[in-house]
Amino acid sequence: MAYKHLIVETHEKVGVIFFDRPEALNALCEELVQELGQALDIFEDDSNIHVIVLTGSHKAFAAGADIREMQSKTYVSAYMEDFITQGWERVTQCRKPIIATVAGYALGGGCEMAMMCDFIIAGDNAQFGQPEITIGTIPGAGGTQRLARYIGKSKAMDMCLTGRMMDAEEAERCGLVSRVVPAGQLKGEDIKVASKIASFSLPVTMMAKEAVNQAFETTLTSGLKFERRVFHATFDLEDRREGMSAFVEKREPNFKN
Ligand code: DAK
Repeated sequence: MAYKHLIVETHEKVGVIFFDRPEALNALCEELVQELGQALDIFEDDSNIHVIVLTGSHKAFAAGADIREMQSKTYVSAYMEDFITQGWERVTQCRKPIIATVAGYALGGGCEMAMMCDFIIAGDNAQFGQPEITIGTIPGAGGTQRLARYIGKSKAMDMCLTGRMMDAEEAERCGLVSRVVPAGQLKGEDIKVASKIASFSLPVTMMAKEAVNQAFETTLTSGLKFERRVFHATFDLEDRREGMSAFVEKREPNFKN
């Protein structure tokens, strides 16, 4: 499928989606977000794809939602059209693991989009921020909520109230990103990490993702119960039997998904 603002590649079991709107530092216009939804639908429906990588260019993951598109909106128009909500939420509805790999700017909606993914790998030139306050608004796609959960209240307040940027080193230190790699190596490194995850049983990776996400949606007691049920359920999987047998027999497992 051809896209105007995306480049889509596959590397064996890994599907990679690049934002490709260099003239606007990958600002997430409505058309791009719609295309993103289509690309995600295709990868989710493709049983050969186990893991999705969402990425941008060396200069920008995405410098936010498109300010030119938002400039003339009113409260009523944004409310009535439920402004850009649906496409954005598609990322959070992904059942397969989705990794954001960020080089350069991840600002506003770009930072929010990265946080909607399961984890973030950053190039050492990455810059994260929620600068909406500098243009007279506040984060609208989870910045105030997800950032506070990722990095705690004090830093989230600092970011949202000052609009400052956070570099990759600080982002790793405070838990916003899982690892930092030299920006020039980000492309190979992301495929390596995604391929590692893709080598495991797909239903089990999906269950692990669902269980970790419960930690952010429920109480500890309910989350633990959910985890226990899913853990018990894995005992009915052929891949669980294969994994444990392979360990005991000192060989590589051959997961059938
Ligand atoms: N939108 C539109 N165009 C943008 C853009 C953006 N967010 N960011 C950059 N561009 C464009 C610039 O206008 C410029 O275009 P031309 O002038 O060349 O035509 C081109 O990209 C290159 O940018 P600069 O010339 O500014 O490049 P610099 O290297 O000098 O500066 C910068 C890079 C990233 C520091 C700067 O471009 C910048 O400050 N950009 C804006 C960052 C920002 O404020 N981002 C937050 C936007 S508000 C929601 C979902 C999402 C959102 C809200 C609701 N729902 C689901 C309801 C999100 C809101 C936001 O993200």
